[in-house]
Amino acid sequence: MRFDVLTLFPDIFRGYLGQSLLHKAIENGLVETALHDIRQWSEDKHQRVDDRPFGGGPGMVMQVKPVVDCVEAVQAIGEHPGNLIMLTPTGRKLDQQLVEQLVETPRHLLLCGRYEGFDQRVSDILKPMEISIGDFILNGGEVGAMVLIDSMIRLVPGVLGDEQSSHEDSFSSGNRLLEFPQYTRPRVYRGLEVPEILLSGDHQAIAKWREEQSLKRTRERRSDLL
Ligand code: JCE
Repeated sequence: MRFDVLTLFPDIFRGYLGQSLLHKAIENGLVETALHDIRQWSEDKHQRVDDRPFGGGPGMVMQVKPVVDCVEAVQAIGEHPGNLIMLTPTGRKLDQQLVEQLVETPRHLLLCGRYEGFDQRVSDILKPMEISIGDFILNGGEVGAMVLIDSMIRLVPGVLGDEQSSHEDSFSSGNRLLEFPQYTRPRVYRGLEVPEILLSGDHQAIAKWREEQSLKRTRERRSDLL
């Protein structure tokens, strides 16, 4: 899986991409990433990529030319242009079903904006897939791009230590329930004990208890999922 990230702030990604799980996946050739600084496609002598909105209003808007030039240059790298994704608060809301669909494609270009967003003609010309990570406003697309990368790579075979884990996650296909509570050592902490059944060694009883806990939690916290 390859990600090309187009951003005015490539440095934001460096810490995240160096994180252990992802770093190992990159070293093992399972994931490939490339950062592209949109500002390098500005032809302005001051390297500007934003301008005031026509019609007035607060803030600035990302200009169409440097963004389109940057995307087209990155698409020209490699034989397959890849799936262009634009992070935006007005896009399709991200969920696990969409993540599962996206991992079927081997290359994604993640276009991150800043300011008050993009000139509409960026979308009109490039026809990207527009994705929102939730109903709240971020300061730019970068955090959303990291959310996308993070949710996708855990579905790439070999990236997670344990292949089983991601299939049992809440929201994955065939699981509409929240996760059951987990415990590890010590058996008692501040008087709070680990449920007896988890120490019983009775795997059938444990599976049944976990199923019940998942249902109870989902009913109490996320009845919309039932
Ligand atoms: C972004 C901004 C529009 C005012 C580029 C916000 C995605 N789920 C999401 N929430 N926020 C975003 C997002 C993505 C890209 C950009 N802004 C800020 N956008 C109106 C401010 C700029």
